[in-house]
Amino acid sequence: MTRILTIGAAQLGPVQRHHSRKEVVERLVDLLQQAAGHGCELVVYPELALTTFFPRWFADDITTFDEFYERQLPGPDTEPLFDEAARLGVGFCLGYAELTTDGHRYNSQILVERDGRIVARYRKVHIPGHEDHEPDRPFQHAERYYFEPGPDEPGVWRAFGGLVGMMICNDRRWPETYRVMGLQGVELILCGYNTPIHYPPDPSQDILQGFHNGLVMQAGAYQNGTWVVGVAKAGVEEGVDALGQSCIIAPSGQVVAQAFTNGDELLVGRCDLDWCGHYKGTLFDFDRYRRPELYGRISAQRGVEEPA
Ligand code: CDT
Repeated sequence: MTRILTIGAAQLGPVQRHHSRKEVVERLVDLLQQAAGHGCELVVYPELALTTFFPRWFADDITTFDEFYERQLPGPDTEPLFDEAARLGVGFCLGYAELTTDGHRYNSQILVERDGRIVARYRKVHIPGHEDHEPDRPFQHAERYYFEPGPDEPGVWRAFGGLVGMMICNDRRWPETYRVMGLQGVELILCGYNTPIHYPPDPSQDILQGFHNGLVMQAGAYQNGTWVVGVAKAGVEEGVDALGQSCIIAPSGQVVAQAFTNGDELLVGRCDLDWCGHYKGTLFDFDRYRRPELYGRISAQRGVEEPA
């Protein structure tokens, strides 16, 4: 028996600052219903899906943007999404800004099973951008001001008949993220992202945003024998153009579905989780071929130490 999971990658177009949670949740529910119509059992939404990408603005008082954080999930505005998903028997993965009762702020993602149970919550580990206001930039990327790094390793959970892991946006650029999950046998990695096309520290990378997006996720999928689903919040949001190109990637590293718009768009992939075995059991048989005794630097060392 094969383990085929039909997955919907629910790309979002821009969410402007004046868009209410209610309006955004209506868009999420619309994509969910489309996905159910295509037989999807799992729908993946982007990073910070419920609001505009507010770290593009710097506020001296960090509480200025508290309206963009969720204090509980489901909450009054998000309840319709949870209710409709449970009614349809479709699970989902949702990125959001989390404000805990004891005042911690995380860039988080939850995984909800088909019966409405919250299976897991992941807090973004690699927080990009800057801590302080940088007035020379055309827009800010102050994630390091608004979010603490997640304290836990990228986890893997038994869900949807397989081993499911999560990562968020910048995490996808780091091979360690995939490997930590690969070492837990991950078969499906879910990733939401908001990636501005313009990268002020080095604009030569702007034209390569799409290439790098595919490069890292395809490599991570192949080298760990896992499916990867990457989902964007795309298009021009508050004047900042963000990458689309949401995609579903097979354990071979091949892209099996890709968004062709920068708006709300559903991609559907029939993901055979058993296909992971083709890679995990051969070329990337970790137990047989890895040499962890030689990789100590990877966990012992943070920055570069050049030889004398
Ligand atoms: N959201 C997020 O992590 N975005 C980053 C942008 C580049 S760093 C300023 C990314 O890695 O796509």
